[in-house]
Amino acid sequence: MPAKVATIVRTLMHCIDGRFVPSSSGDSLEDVAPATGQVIARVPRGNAADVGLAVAAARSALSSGWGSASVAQRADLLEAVATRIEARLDELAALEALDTGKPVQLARKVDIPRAIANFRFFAGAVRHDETACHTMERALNYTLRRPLGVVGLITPWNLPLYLLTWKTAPALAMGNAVVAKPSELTPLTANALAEIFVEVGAPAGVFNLVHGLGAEAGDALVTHPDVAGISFTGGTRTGAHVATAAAPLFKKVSLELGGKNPTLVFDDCDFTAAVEGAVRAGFTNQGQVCLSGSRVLVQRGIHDRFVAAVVSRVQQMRIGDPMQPETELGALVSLAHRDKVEGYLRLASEEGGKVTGGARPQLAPPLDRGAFLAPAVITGLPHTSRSVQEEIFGPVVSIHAFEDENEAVSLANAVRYGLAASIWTRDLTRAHRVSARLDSGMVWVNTWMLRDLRVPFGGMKDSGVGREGGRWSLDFFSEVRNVCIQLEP
Ligand code: NAD
Ligand code: 6OD
Repeated sequence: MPAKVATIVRTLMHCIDGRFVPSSSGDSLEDVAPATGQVIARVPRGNAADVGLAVAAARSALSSGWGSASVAQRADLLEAVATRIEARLDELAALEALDTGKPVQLARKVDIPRAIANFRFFAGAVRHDETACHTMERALNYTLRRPLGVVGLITPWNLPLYLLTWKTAPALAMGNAVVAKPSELTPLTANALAEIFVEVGAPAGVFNLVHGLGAEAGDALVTHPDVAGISFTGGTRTGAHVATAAAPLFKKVSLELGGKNPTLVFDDCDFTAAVEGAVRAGFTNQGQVCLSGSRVLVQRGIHDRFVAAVVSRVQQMRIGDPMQPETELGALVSLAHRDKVEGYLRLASEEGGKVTGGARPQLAPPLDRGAFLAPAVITGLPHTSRSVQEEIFGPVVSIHAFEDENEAVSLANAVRYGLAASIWTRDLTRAHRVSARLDSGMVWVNTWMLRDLRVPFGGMKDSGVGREGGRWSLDFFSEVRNVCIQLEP
């Protein structure tokens, strides 16, 4: 671990108008490392007054130049931020692992490289963006993109820098000014991102950061009259609250919410690849990914062999210190979240399921105070049970047998969520057919979470409203204006 990341207790501040400032109330929250229970930071408890200052700084940045910055100026800023994140990669990966409990190797290979890619990708996207032209017989229409103005970005704890940058980059690319409210559970890399904006000389007020609780700072951001758009990623219940609060103010709102995603395994699959894929989809980041394949549907003929192979693979997973490079499973985000996941394991037993795994591992101090949980595989549950219907967001998968394609599709669609699915089969005709029938914003075939930043990302049903990625992000973070010119009377 880089020396700078060792367990010192940091005092974080908001970043408003390019300056680091304490909360106007003087109140703070404790940030705890989930792997050890140690307090690692004191975080300002932002309130409506802090949000008001941040929004005012963002407005002022827009009117003092950023609102009319050229495409090249915006893209150059994004490139500069990407380069600086790259220079701090090891430190940021260690901060992310410390704050979330995730394996540092995962942060080093996925979270932080993706943050870099988000800035580089949207720098390129805005440079190459095209707008439409519709010609009429004696008139011409063309479209202009204008920034929304001040946008609020609210993000969760599972992929902190990855998701914050996935919103910040397109928002700035389109010429907006940002007020970000990261999860109170994982504020460290958001704080580092604010430092980076200052280090690269971003105009003051273009990127503002307000820490704090969702019901306080988050709600104040959603309901602030000068915030034109809210991009929210988080739980479905919170998303409903955000949508309700924003609706009477006619804000643009993007909602990326929860999932209970099916992994459909047909008996003609590449068995070894499907087992590995199902385990990766189920347990990456301790199962705390909105895209996690938490319901594994397996064709009857290979079901028992598949369950045995998954259980055997899962029992070999190395669980422990997130900072060790060989660790595959780190800690859950908090003790409270582990309690919630354990509650679902008890519920699954009560509902008739057989739970394999899911105990607290015995680890040496200081990890014995961490939120660790061994991965769990549940079989024998009716599909209607709550533990199959509700998002658990932990290292837990349930496995269910199906007879044929129709039953597979009907089980896959039999939840309120509709975010992502993966299909494992060698029959590509079937893969096309099933993909078209799934209630899902995204489908992977013979893979999982393979990402191309140009494609639409998002869910249907209780998994959200709207899409992010490529031109969908550019669309969300801009107002499109049509100009119609009559050429001849
Ligand atoms: P959460 O809904 O509890 O919190 C998300 C963010 O919303 C946090 O910053 C929180 O402080 C804020 N918030 C809470 N109450 C608020 C309010 N009343 N007004 C405004 N903001 C408020 O979610 P979480 O526990 O941090 O994250 C886990 C959830 O996020 C899971 O359900 C997961 O599936 C979902 N998620 C979805 C995606 C996606 O792309 N679809 C990605 C990651 C996580
Ligand atoms: O890959 C992405 O772009 C994305 N938004 C991933 C979200 C994962 C949820 O936990």
